[in-house]
Amino acid sequence: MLKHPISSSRITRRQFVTGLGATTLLPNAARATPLGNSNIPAVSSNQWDLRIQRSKITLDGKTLNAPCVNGTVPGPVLRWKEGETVSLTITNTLKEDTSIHWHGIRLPSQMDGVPGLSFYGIPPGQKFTYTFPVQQSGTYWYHSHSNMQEAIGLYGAIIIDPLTPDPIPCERDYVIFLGEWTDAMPDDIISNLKMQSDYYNFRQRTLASLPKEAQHAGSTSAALKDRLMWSRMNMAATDISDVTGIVYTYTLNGHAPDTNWTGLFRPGERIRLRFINGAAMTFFDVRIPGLEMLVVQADGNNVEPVPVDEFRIGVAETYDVIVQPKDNRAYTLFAQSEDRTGYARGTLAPALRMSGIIPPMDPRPVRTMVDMGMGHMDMPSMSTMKMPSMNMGGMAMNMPPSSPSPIVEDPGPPPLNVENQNIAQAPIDRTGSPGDGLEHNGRRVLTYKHLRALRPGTDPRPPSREIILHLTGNMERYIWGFNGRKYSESGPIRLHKGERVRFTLINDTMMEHPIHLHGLWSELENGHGEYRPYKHTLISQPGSRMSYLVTADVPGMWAYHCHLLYHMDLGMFRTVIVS
Ligand SMILES: [Cu+2]
Repeated sequence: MLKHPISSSRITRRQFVTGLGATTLLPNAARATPLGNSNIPAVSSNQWDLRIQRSKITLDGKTLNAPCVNGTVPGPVLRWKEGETVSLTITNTLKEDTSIHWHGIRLPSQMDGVPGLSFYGIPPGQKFTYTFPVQQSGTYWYHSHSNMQEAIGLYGAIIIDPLTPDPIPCERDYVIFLGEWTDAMPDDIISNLKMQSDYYNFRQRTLASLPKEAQHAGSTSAALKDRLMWSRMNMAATDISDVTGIVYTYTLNGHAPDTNWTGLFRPGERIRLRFINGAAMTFFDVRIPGLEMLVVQADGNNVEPVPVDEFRIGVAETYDVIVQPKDNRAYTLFAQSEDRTGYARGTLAPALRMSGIIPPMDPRPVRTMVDMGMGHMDMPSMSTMKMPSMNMGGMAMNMPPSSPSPIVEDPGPPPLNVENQNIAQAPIDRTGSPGDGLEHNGRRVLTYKHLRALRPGTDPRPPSREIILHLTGNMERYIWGFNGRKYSESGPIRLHKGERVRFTLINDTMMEHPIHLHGLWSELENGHGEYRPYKHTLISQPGSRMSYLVTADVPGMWAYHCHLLYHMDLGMFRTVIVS
């Protein structure tokens, strides 16, 4: 039934990322220390010279002549200080245009680094100097916004020291930069997905998997009925990730799993781990077996500490966690891809060359009717919805009774056409769900409802306008968009400077989309009143409805898009104009 043009020997070689003894061949500078290029500079600096150059880098047997910063993947960790003005000169030695976008950083729009929107890009052989005041603190990252450079290595971490010390001091501080590596070229990946949307998905349901499905569904006939329903919709319940471990090696600080990046500690020390998901297409589920993680920051902003065993990190999100290993042993940093086709791995250990046990991967998630927007099932969010402050989609929960209702701009359900395959009939609030595949797994898993800002928001005004956006797509044709339209077919979203707006996302697709608004904060309405967490990237879960508030306080043209790189490239992109 499935005809895949990739030969079976290639599949076997690449199916999992455990590696075949291939070595990491990072440039000498990066190899000098087992910590790779993830070292945090001892002190912050406000002057940076960064060179974008092609470097031959081999990882897990896959070699790329990758565009990267100062010769390493990821590029150097940039450490800044809140309150200072930074100046970063980028030299482009490539034969093509480049750019650096400072993800999550609040700055004048012409410093945002999106070619065609906020500046002209950096032509070959040219320099460009970004200068802006640093008005925030926390963990962020940078990446190219040109062509597909981000997918092949042009990225790195940013750490901004706060003016006042972090609430919980730590003895150690590590960046944990998650990514993927492949020698398949981004344009080839896109054309493969266009030709066949499940090109990289080898794990469809089969006759062999029927007994397990029957067990899950209660009977064989129920399982068959479920299959029939999916096939009538011309969809697959196994669509989790568009690109998988078949071609990707998942990396941690630039290391493939077999080369095992290691961070050292002395038992009893508190360690801050700054997780950044710099992947182009992969969500990771992160845990450290044997260690509790205290989530203290999301997307650079402090939250009330949440003790968890696991969290999902969407593409472009960041989470800071604190751990305190007591035993004189190695602990595995385990980041399995959402579709369970591979994992990134590293180690926390009292000495080099120690390693902990690598746990087996969990079963992959299977999409359900909830993901189709068909309403409730036995969701944890059902119970959290009984919380007094909660209601559907977060509507009105932060508004005093006297405030006027916002003007709602609702395009209505998107049309069913070649650009859109599905309409969520009954989208639900899923901020109380940790995500598909993580529910009821016996571990304490972070959800968006757990995120409560340490301080109340700076803009107490209720929104005067609500903009409803449907996330839409046609998986079969690999087209993505908002409201059933591609970028090329739609005008900008216009905001007035100073305006307070509610964005409501309805996800009509059966995939997660990490939605990123440049330049402005997105304050998630998750039931905590004025203690909304400030984020720059928000995962919209399949079949969900979610709202957040935005103050349009910086004028300019801003990008607004899904951060799955190939979704952005194929239409899930809008321009937001603040004027
Ligand atoms: Cu997307």
